Amino acid sequence: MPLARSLSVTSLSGLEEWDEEFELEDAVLFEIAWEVANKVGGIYTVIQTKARLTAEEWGENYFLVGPYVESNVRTQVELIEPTNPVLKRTIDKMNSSGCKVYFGRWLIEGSPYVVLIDVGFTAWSLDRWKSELWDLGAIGVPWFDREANDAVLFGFLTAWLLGEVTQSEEPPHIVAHFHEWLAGLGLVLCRKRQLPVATIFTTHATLLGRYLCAGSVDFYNNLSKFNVDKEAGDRQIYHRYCLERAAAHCAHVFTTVSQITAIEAEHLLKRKPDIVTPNGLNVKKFSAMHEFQNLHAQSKSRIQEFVRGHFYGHLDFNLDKCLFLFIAGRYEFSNKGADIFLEALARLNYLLRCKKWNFRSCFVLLAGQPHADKQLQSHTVKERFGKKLYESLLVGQLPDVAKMLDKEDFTIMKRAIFATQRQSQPPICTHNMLDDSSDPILNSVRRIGLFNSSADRVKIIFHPEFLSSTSPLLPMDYEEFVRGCHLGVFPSYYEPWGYTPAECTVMGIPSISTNLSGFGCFMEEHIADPSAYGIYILDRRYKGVDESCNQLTSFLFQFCKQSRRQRIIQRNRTERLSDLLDWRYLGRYYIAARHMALAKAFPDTFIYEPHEPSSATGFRYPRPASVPPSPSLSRHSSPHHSEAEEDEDERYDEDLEAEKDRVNIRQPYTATKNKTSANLEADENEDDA
Ligand code: G6P
Ligand code: 1S3
Repeated sequence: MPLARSLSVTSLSGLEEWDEEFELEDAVLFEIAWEVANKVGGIYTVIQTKARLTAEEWGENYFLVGPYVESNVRTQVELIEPTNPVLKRTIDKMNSSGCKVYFGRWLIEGSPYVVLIDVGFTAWSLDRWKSELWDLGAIGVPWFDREANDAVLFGFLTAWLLGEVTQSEEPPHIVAHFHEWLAGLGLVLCRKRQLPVATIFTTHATLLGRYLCAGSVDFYNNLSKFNVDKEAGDRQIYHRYCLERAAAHCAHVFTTVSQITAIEAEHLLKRKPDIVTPNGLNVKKFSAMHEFQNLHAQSKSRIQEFVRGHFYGHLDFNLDKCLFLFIAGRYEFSNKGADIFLEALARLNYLLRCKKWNFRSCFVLLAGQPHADKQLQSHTVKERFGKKLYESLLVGQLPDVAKMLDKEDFTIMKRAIFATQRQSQPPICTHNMLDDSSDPILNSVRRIGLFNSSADRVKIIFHPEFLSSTSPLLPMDYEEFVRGCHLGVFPSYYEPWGYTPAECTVMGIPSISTNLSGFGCFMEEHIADPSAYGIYILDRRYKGVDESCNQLTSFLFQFCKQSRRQRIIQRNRTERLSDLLDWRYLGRYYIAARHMALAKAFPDTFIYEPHEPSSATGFRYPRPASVPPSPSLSRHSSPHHSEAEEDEDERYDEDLEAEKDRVNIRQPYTATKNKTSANLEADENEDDA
C-alpha cells in the first residue's frame, strides 16, 4: 500500500530543532473544535489530553474555541474576563452585534483559555449564512440536518472571530487549527476572505469512510473505485461531505490521525495529508511499577463485587478465576467490531467447554445494573452482623454466636437467602432497552445463544450506558473500570486511530486491536513483537471475516491460558510502552504541522525545512528478552517466567531506557522493580496454592 506522505510516523526523531528555529513570541494559536469542553467522542480526548502540552508551549497565546453548552460550562469552565486586549475587543464587538461569546478557563490540566460561542443565540442568521454558503460553493444545507446547521453557524461565527482578531493594529501571526468537518467551514471562510491566518485542518475520520464501512462494503479493497459524489448523495450526506472536502483542500496544512486514514483521505477527499498527527495521551507515571498492578487488583475487586450482584443465585463459579474482557466505544456495531467479538466469544465458549476448563471468561460490555435491592440487603446483613461481632470484640470476648443473633437477625438472613433464589438466568443487559428487539448487540447475543447459562464458560453483561463513579450499580469511572479488567477487545473494522486500546496500554492492560486501526498499525510499526507486550493485532485487512474471527478466538483462548503470573509479567510489559503514546512524545507532529502552516502562510517570516526521516534514528521496541525468537512460539506469546528470565526482563528494562534516551522519548519518572518482584512471588505462591 502506498504511504501517504514522506514525513511518516517512522520519523519519530529529527524534529528536535524546531523550537529553536521558530520564534513564536508574536504568534497566537487558536484550536477550534466542536468538542472543546464538550464531550461527544474521541476528539474531546485529543483536545483535552493535549491541552497541557500545548499550553506549556504557547502559554497565554493559546485559545481553544468551541460551542457554548451551558451544562458543560457549569461543571468544566471558569468564566472570566478576557485577559488579552485584542480578544477582549473582539468578544465585546461580537456581543454588541447580536452574538453571545464567552471567555474562560477550561478546568483541565494546563487550564487553557477557551472562547465559547453560543451558536443557538445567533440562529437568526442561519438562513442568510446558508444562502452565502450557496453563493460561495453551491453547498446547500437542508433545514432538517441539525448538525450541519450548527456547523454553518459555528463556521461563520469562528471566521467572524478570527476576522476581528486580524483587524487589530499589529495583528499577531495567527495559526488556526480546525478539527473535523463540524468546524471546517470556519477555515474555508478564512481562506475565502483572505484573512492573514495560517490554517490547519485535521480530520479524525472521513464522513464517507464511516458511512461506507457501516454498510456491507469491501471498503479497503475498493478505496480507489468509489464514486464519491454519488456515494455521499446516496447517503444524504453530500452537503456534509462538501464541507469536509472544502476544508481539506483550503487548509495550508491538512493532517489526519493515522497512515491508514491518510490513505483513505487521499482517495475519498482527494487530498493527501501533509503530515500524520497521531493521537497521544497524558501519561501518568507511577513512581513504582507495583502501584499500577495494585490499582488493577483494587479495581478488579470492585468489578467482582458488581458481577457477584449481577449473578446472584447463579454464582456457581469462582470469581477469582474469572477474567474480565471488555469492549467499549461509540455504538457503531460493526465498525467497532462488536459483531466479530460476540462471534469469537461464542467460539471461545465452545472451546472452553470442550476443554472443561475450570474458569469463566466474563465479557463485560461496559458494566453494571440493578438488583440494587439485593445489594442493599447483602449490605444490611454485612453491616448488622459486622457491627455485632465488632462490639463483642470490644468487650474483650470471643463472640457467642447463639447469644449474638436474635429473631430479627434470623428473619433478615432467611429473606436474604430467599432473595438470592431465582428461576431465570442472570440477565445479559443491565438496563431495560427501549429498542430491545432491534438492538444489534442483543440480537447478536440471541443468535449465538450465549445466555449466561450455568454451562457457559463465557458470561456476558451488557451495560448500555457510560460508566460513572456516581452510578448506584457500578460506581466506577471508565479509567477505574479499565484498570480492573484483564483485556480490552477492540476488533474494529473502521478505526482511524482508536483511543480505547491506547488507554488500556498506558494503564498496563493488554488489548486487542486490528491492522485496520490507526493505533494497531502504529504499534505494529514501532514494536518488534507486539503480542509479547500484550498488544494483539488482529488481521482484518488481508483476512475474511470468518478467518479474522478464528484468529480473534485464538487470541482470546491463548490469553485465557496464561497463568496469573504470566498476566502480571505481561501487564508490566504493556505498561512499558506508555512513553510511546505520551503527548510529550507524539506532540511533535502537531508542532511540525503548525510550523509547516506558518511557513506556508507567512513565507517571509517562517521557513519550513523538513527533516528527512532516518530509519536508523527511529524508535522501535525490541522483542522482550525472555520471549524465544521462534515465530511459532512468539506468535501469541505468553511471557515466560523463570527467575532467570525475570532477571533478563530487568536487564532489558535498562537497555530500553538507554534506547529511549537516545531517541528522546522522555521518561519523567523511573520505575522501581523490587516490589514488582515481590508481587510476583506472592502471586506465584497463590497460583501454586
Ligand atoms: C496485581 C496485584 C496482585 C494480584 C494480581 C492479580 O498484580 O499486584 O496482588 O494478585 O494483580 O492478577 P490477575 O491477572 O489475576 O487479575
Ligand atoms: C474518531 O472518533 P471515533 O471513535 O468516531 O476520532 C478519534 C480521535 O482522533 C479516533 O481515535 C477514532 O478512531 C475516530 O473514530
